[in-house]
Amino acid sequence: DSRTVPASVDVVVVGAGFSGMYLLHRLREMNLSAVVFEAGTDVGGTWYWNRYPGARVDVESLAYSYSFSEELEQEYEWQERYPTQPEILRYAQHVADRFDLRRDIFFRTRVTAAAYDDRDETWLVRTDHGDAVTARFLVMATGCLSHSKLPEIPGLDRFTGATYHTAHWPHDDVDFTGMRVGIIGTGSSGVQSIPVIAAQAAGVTVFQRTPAYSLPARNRRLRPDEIADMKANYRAFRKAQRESGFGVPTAPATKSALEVSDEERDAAFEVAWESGSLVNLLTAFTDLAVDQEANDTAKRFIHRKIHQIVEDPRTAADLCPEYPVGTKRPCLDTDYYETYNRENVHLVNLRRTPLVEVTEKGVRTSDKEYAFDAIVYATGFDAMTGALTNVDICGRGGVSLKETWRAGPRTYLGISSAGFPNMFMITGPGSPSVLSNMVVSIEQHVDWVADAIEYLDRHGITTIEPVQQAQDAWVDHVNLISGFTLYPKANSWYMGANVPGKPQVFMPYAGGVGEYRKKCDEVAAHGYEGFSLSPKSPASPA
Ligand code: NA7
Repeated sequence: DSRTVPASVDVVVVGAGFSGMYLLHRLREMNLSAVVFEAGTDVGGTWYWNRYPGARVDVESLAYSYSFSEELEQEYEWQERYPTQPEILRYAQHVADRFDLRRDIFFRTRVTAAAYDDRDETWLVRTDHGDAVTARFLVMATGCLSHSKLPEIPGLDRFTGATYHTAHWPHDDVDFTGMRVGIIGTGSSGVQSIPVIAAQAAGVTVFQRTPAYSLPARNRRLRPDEIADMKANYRAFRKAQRESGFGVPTAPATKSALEVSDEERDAAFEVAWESGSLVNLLTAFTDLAVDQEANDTAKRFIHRKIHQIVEDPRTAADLCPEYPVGTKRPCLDTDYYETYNRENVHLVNLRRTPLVEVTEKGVRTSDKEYAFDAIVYATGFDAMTGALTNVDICGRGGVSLKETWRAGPRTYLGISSAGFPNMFMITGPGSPSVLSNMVVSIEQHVDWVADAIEYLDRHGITTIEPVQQAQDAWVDHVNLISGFTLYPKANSWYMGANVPGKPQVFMPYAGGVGEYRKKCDEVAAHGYEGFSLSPKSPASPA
């Protein structure tokens, strides 16, 4: 790369996933100078890194796509209902080409530190290549599930076979033919990759700490007529997405799961199960997310399905989760439960026999050692905060973000945090983000941030920062809403429960993307209510 990083820009954007790409486009349209730093060698973020076999999105392609360009919507041809990682990455690359984005993106470059200068009211951003860029605004477009984690057991580097993490999969195909493979973790990445790896490998042993609720995806190629329909109706569809709960339009439920007969309830769950849509399951009744007894009916339905599919009763029982449906991220799969009927697949329930260590040969649990040729870690992420707190971010007065968030993240609207002027987060903690169709949430945040910057420039304002009371009220509001739901009943990464020592607070806003958007729009319409806006300080140079 022969380009030099500019010394000073209006905006530094960290990350060239769906957020950073669209933000760069918006900033250019506003004639602002911007530079994007990206650790990977190309655009795509999540879809650049997570190349494991079977990786797919679980929101339908026609909905999991940008809405900002009607030309893009019309010209792009999605192939599958739930596209594979390569197909989504191709889409991201197409967008980068079409809007000439790579020109302002520095790849293979990781932002290591960002410090706010109180006097100059600018950010100084540093990279692992020794670059130092000054910017008026810093936007962390770093993703919610991007800082991966490994199991916290000894011996990880003792193993002499091949090791993989689903979120750092090699770019070349991995061939498991003839191999004995151990797979640790049964979240979405495990659930998607296990059937594909099992079809290739000589043997697969799955180490499960917590089972997932998974629905068959019923994936298929899209029909030309449904693509044409969507293309003809995109504007109305986008509007419905933005006003919905999960960023996916659905007919609202009208009945409690407890007011209908067993037959009617099972019929409704059956429709959701057959539909291959998680949102259809979660919204089949009005009270699944808030009432334990109602949720238990969904749980029993899925347990029954698992027992019908999985032949060995003990394996089936081990695959049945106990926490309420939807309180950990549910999964969409292709042949997940069926895979446990294969002779070459074996499930180890870590609740009975916990992981002890990784050895030279493989994995040791409390009762025995398993020998493998390869180990796959599908062990997830330090979600929502990991990518933010692992950059050395220092705000006003040199105060560190990591320290400030020691007892859990505190934001106003999930977009910014008191003490960190002119720093924005795309889909940060306190926003719906991971509880929604990500692309919908990303576009909303990017638009809000770009509009805010435009407003500040138009009004001669140099700094924007949440007022402490407004932030406290937002944090209370986010907690209040999750308190009405069953979400806090599960040990999920929504709660920080998967990372030892991480504070246990429910991080996303659970009130739905439609309600959330209304609140963000109101804040902007009222002159950025809850933010303190300051004109250029007399101390700063002209
Ligand atoms: P997830 O959903 O966080 O899944 C990680 C899995 O790994 C999960 O089953 C964990 O069990 C398990 N895990 C994590 N640490 C350990 C240790 N130390 N020992 C044993 N098992 C462990 O990550 P994914 O990559 O699958 O999916 C992330 C998101 O991507 C997904 O939700 C969708 O939004 C798309 P646990 O449940 O913590 O007991």
